[in-house]
Amino acid sequence: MSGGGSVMLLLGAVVTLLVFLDHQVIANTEVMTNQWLVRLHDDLGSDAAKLVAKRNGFSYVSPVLGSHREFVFKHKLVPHARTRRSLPHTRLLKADPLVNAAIQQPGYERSKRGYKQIRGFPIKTDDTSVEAHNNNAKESNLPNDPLYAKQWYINNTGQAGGVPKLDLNVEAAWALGYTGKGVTTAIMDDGVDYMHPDLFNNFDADASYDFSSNDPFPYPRFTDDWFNSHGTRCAGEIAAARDNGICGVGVAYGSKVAGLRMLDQPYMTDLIEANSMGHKPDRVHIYSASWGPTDDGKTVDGPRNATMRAIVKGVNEGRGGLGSIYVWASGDGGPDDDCNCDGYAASMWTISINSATNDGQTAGYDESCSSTLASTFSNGKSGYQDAGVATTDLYGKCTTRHSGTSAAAPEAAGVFALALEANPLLTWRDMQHLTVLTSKRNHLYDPNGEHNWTINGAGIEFNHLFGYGVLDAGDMVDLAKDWKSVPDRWHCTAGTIKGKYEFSTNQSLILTIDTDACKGMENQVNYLEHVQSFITLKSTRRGHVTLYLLSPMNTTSLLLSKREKDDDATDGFTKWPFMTTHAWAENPRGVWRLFAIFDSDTPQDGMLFEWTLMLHGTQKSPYTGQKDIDMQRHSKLGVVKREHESGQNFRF
Ligand SMILES: *[C@@H]1O[C@H](CO)[C@@H](O)[C@H](O)[C@H]1NC(C)=O
Ligand SMILES: *[C@@H]1O[C@H](CO)[C@@H](O)[C@H](O)[C@H]1NC(C)=O
Ligand SMILES: *[C@@H]1O[C@H](CO)[C@@H](O)[C@H](O)[C@H]1NC(C)=O
Ligand SMILES: *[C@@H]1O[C@H](CO)[C@@H](O)[C@H](O)[C@H]1NC(C)=O
Ligand SMILES: *[C@@H]1O[C@H](CO)[C@@H](O)[C@H](O)[C@H]1NC(C)=O
Ligand SMILES: [Ca+2]
Ligand SMILES: [Ca+2]
Repeated sequence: MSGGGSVMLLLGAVVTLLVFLDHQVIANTEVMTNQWLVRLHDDLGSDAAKLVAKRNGFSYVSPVLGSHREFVFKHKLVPHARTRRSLPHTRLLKADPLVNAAIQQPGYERSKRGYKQIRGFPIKTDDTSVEAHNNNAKESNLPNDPLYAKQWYINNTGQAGGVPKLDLNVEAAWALGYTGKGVTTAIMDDGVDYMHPDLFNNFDADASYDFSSNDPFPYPRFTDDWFNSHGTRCAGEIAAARDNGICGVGVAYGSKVAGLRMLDQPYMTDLIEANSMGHKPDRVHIYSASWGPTDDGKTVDGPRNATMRAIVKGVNEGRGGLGSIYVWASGDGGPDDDCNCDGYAASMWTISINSATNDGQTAGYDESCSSTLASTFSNGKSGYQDAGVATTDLYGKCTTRHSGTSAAAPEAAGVFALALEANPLLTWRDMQHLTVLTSKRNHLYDPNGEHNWTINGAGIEFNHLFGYGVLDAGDMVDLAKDWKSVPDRWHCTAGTIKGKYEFSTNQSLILTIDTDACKGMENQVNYLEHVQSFITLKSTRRGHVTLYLLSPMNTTSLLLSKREKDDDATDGFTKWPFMTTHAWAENPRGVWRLFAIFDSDTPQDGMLFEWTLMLHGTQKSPYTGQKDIDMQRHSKLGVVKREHESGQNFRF
């Protein structure tokens, strides 16, 4: 999709990030697993790898990302998690003449978003509102599924104190005939109950795998508290069957879901994550993830080496080169966390989704950041017990209480499945452009008045909490149908500032980079997509540092908000890629300003060592030549154009 030069630069950016992450791994490692990454001297293939495993007493697990050189080995006699490396085992492998490198894999925490210990209930329910709905369904064309009336995120009629019409506008897409046919979404989670009668027919067994126990059957492991219900609940939101009288209806009920069981083990490893995110990239279209680094408000962590390679490979080569779609839950750390400190959610290659309640606010657990692209729904208003997300639950049951940004990401995956049916040739970037253009403000707002809706320099309305707004499936499929793939993507390093720049509670820091956005060069950028600020800093209290980025067109992105619990005084940030989507489609030429400001009641000081500004986007306008009528009708650009005739809005 991009020219040779741009790919080089893209990889360049990744390498910068990896240097940092590997450093972090060593700094934070407390646990070693029984898994090894084994690299052979050459592309010797899996037979050679199996031989090496056997003669050294290891068991062969799989290649890494389909490689003929890198493999995953396990050692049965090494416990799954111990505090020290098993040097003798590593030495043994390294001494093998076919082996170039052997690296024991550290284990780390990855947690599910929005997990609550509430069991599902049987399919039959005597709820009167459900009965009323069922009678109604017979006369209309509405689904007859018992929980459909409770799926306010699909059709919000004011259930559970919600605001009517604040929903995903899914029925408009269904009315056009789109139900997600031919599209598979992989749920990277704790397994999927594929025997569930509401999922059985929409389960894609061939695209599924169990990375926690290395077999093809990603069935959830039983525990008394139903801890492993997360993946099954997410699956139902996307592909629960319609008109079968069971539970509710998936957003893309004609699509398929695959299960990639990978969350259910004591510790995550880079290799399990990588192989999950790179699983059958020509078979899986969308990967949905509702997990990430611990949401404790003080973790700064992201994809490691192999996982980062898996994501880059996915967007460049997945779906026959159109790019895998990675959908990510923005996180459940609440206002005390910032999802720009979560390297998965903040990645340019994932579409990060926040959640809104049925009356248009963020939920208490939502965390926000400038890399969030859009929102879907999680809970009802607080106080309404039954206002969660209705979906399938373990062992053939249903639930109305799925919640968290966990619940939000799969809804987005469902909407993207509808868009992919409408136009299977959409690239991973087309999907982001369509999201930006058709997501809506609707009734979303910040009751605290802190994060108001703002129109960026290209005339597109965004909000720090909700990204570009709530997904609108009807408008999205309509615009997707005749969408022409956006022009090639280029990567321009706008500038790097290195030195020792002090700031304190008494004295904030402002740095500026004046850029021509690589004008006259092959990688010139005229229309922005993502903007990254790679920042290295240390401070007496990392959680009290806030960072703002002001674009040449005067759009402010809050790159880092206050994280009260983050008391780090030693690590700081090292080349951490803070990302913003808020300058989307703006012209990047001019002066960019970075503000480092302490938000603290106690005296703090800090030192900023580096700021590298990376611009990503196109040379040609991404929206010229799209069907003008569709653009006016279905995207926000048309609306904004009318409302701000004289302004700085986007020109076709
Ligand atoms: C990441 O892995 C690749 C392939 O194994 C290796 O060449 C590279 O050096 C690694 N990068 C880092 C920063 O360790
Ligand atoms: C949504 O629900 C209302 C009330 O039950 C119903 O009249 C309507 O047909 C449903 N569908 C749409 C597209 O609004
Ligand atoms: C947001 O808008 C409200 C209402 O207009 C206003 O009171 C508030 O000061 C605004 N907040 C900011 C941060 O500008
Ligand atoms: C940005 O704001 C400054 C100060 O208010 C103003 O001088 C400048 O013209 C604005 N730039 C744009 C592109 O609107
Ligand atoms: C801030 O200024 C006050 C008063 O001048 C001074 O006592 C304090 O040390 C300063 N704090 C820092 C972190 O520089
Ligand atoms: Ca159903
Ligand atoms: Ca988080």
